[in-house]
Amino acid sequence: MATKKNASSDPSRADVRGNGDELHQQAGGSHPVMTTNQGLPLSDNENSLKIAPRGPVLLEDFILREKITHFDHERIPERIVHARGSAAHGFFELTESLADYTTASVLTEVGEQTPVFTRFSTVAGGSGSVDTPRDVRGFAVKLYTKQGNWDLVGNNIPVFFIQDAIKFPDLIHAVKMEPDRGFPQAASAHDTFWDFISLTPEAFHMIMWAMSDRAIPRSLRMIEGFGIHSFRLVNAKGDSTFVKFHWRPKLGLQSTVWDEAVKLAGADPDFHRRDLFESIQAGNFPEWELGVQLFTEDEAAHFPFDHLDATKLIPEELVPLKIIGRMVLDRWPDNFFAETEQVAFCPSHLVPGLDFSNDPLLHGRLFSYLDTQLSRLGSPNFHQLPINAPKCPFANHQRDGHMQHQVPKGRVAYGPSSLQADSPREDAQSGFRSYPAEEAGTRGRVRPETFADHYSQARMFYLSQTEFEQAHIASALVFELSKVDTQHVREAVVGHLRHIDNDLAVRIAAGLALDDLPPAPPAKAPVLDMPTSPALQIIGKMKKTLEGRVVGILLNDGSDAKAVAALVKATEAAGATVKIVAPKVGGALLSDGKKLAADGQLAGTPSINFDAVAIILSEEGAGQLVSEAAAVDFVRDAFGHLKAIALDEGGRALFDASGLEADAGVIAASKASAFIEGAKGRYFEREAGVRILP
Ligand code: HDD
Repeated sequence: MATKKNASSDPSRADVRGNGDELHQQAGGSHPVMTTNQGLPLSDNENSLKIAPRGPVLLEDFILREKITHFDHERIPERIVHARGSAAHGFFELTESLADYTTASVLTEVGEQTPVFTRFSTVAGGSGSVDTPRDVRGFAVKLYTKQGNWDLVGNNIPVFFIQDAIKFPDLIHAVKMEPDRGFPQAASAHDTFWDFISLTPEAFHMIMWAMSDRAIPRSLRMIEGFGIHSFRLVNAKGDSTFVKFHWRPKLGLQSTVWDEAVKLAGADPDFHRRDLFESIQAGNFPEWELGVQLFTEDEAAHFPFDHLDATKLIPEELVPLKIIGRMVLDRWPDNFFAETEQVAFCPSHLVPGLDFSNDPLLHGRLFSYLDTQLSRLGSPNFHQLPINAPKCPFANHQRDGHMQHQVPKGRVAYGPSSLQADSPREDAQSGFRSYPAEEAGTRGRVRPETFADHYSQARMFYLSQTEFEQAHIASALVFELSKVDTQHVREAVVGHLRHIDNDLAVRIAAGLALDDLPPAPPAKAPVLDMPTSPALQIIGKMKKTLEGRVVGILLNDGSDAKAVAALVKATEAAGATVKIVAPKVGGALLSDGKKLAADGQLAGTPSINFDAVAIILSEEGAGQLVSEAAAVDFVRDAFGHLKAIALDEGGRALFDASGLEADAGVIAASKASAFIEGAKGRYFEREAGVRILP
C-alpha cells in the first residue's frame, strides 16, 4: 500500500515555488525590486508564510496582510451618476480672443495651449455597465489654466430634465434601477422613470432630446458638448456678458440606430471606450471646436423664454455661435483608476473673469460636486491628487486632513499674520471677484413664472428634426413606454406629447395600441410656435466623411487578393480605418496564395462594429459562409443598420442567401468610389423597408 508522503519531507514539493520565474524571464527588461508599501524588498510574491509546506498560514504574515488589505480597499464608491466613463488628456487652444468680454487668460491669450483632461460618461448605469444604452452622455472638461482649474461640466444635450436642483435626487432615484428589484441597469425604460417624468412637465424638452439619436451616439468623438447653464464673462472694466459654451466635434455628429446600439451592448460593452482608446493610440486625435453664444442682460430680457431655466436652449438662429478655440485629445491616461476614476469635476471650479448666472440648477450643483468628492475620494485633500491638482502654483492656510500629501513649512497657517515673509496673501488685482449683480425680491421657495413654459421648445426641437429623426423619436417613445407596465403612466406621457405635437401623440398612442388618445394635462403657459432650428438635427449636420470611420471587410480563403487590396487602399485613402474579418483569427489564404491576417474573428466581430462593410468571397468561400449564421447576420445587420455594403460576386451570393433585396446602398466592390461615397453616410430611406416604424 502506498504511504502518503509528508510534503515537508518531500524535497521536490518543498522546492516548487510556482512563481513563474520562466515567465518573468520572458518579459525581459530590467525590473525594480518589488517591495512592500514600506519599501521592504520581497523575496517571494507567490507564497504566503506557512507553518509547514502543507500547514496553516501564519497570522504573522504581514506581507500577505498588507497586500490583501490593500486589495480589499481597491474600490472607492462609484459616482452616484456618471459612474461609467472614459477620459483622455489633451489641450485647449484659443483661436479668437474674448478680451472684450473677460479677463480669463484661457479665453484671451490666442495660441496659448491649456492642458485639459476630458471625461465622457453615461449617466444612469454603474461603472461596469455598457457603453451604448439610450442615455445622456456627460462631457466634463477640466482645463488646467494659469489662473487655476476651470471645470466645464456639461452634457451632450444642451438642456436638462429639471429646473431646480432640489429635484435632482428624485430624478436620479427614478431613473436608476428600481430599489426593490435592483433592475433595470442603465435604462430609462421602466415605470419609475416615466412615472416621475409624467408628473414633471418641465422634463419634456429634455425627453425629446433623450429619445432622439443624440442618446445613442456612434462614438464619443462624434458628440457635441454643452455647458448648458448661462455663465457670466466679466471684463477688465467689470462689465458682464452672459455666455453659453458649446463643443462641436470635428468629425461631425453621428449616431447609431437603436437596434445597432442594443446589439453593440452585447458584442462590445466597451465600444465607446475602445473607439476612443484606439483612435488616440493610432494618432487620430479627437478634436472639438469651442463655440460661445454671447448675449447681454437686455437681449435676454427679450427672449421668449428665460435663459436661467436649464430646460431651455438659445437657438443659434437667435444668438449665433462664435467659434473661439479647439480642444484636441491626444493622450490616453496611464492609469484608469488614478486618473479617470479619481478625477473630480466641480462646476464651482472657475477662474477670474468668469462667474455664475442665477440658474437655480447650477446653484445646487455648486454645492453637490464638492460634497460628493469628499465622500467619493474620502478626503478634503482630493485636490492634491495629480489628476486634480492645478498646474499653476496654489497655496492657502488650509491644513491637515486625511491623506495630506503636502508638507507645509513655517509657523503661519492663518491670516492676517506678520510673522512669515512668504505666507500666501490675497491679491486685489488678479484675484477672483464675484460679479456685483444687484438682487432684490421676496424670499421664498418659488419657481419664477418665466419658467412656466414647458412645451414650446420641446415642440421646436421635434419639428426641427428630419422625418427620419422624428421616426426615431417616435420609435424610442414607443419602445420605452412599452417597457412601462402601468397603463396610467403610459397614458399620462402621451397626454403631455399632445402639447408638443398632436401627430406625435397620435403616433405613440397607436404604437402602444391605446384605445383612445389620452387628454392633454393643463399647460401652465401657452405653447408657442417657435421658428424651427435645423442646427438641432443630427442627420442634417452629419459630415459626409469617412474620416474617423471604420470599414470592415469580410473575407475567406480564396478571396480575390487584388479586389481586397484595391478596396483597402481606396478606403484608407479616404480617411477610414480598415479592419479585416475572417472566419479564423489567423487570417485567410487569399487568391494570390498569401495569408492576410484578420483583425477579428467573424463570430466575435459582427458588422455592428463598422460604419460600412465590404464582402469579398470566392465561390467556395461564399458556399461555406451561407450556412454560417454569423456571416448571414453580418450581412443582415449591415443592411438593417442602413450601412453601405460593397459586394463582389461571392459577396453577392452571401447577400442573396440572406434573403435581402439590394438597394442603392448595395454597391459592386469594383466601384470603390461609389462605395466610399455611400459609406460616408447611412441609407435612412432603407429604414421603412427593414422595420416597422410607428
Ligand atoms: Fe451632475 C456628476 C453633468 C446636474 C450632481 N454631472 C456629473 C458628471 C457630469 C455631470 C458630466 C460627471 C463628471 C465626471 O466625469 O466625473 N450634472 C451634469 C449636468 C447637469 C447636472 C450637465 C445639468 C445641467 N448634477 C446635476 C445636479 C446635481 C448633480 C442638479 C445635484 C444637485 N453630478 C452630480 C454629482 C456628480 C455628478 C452627484 C456624481 C459624481 C460627481 O458629481 O463627481 O455630484
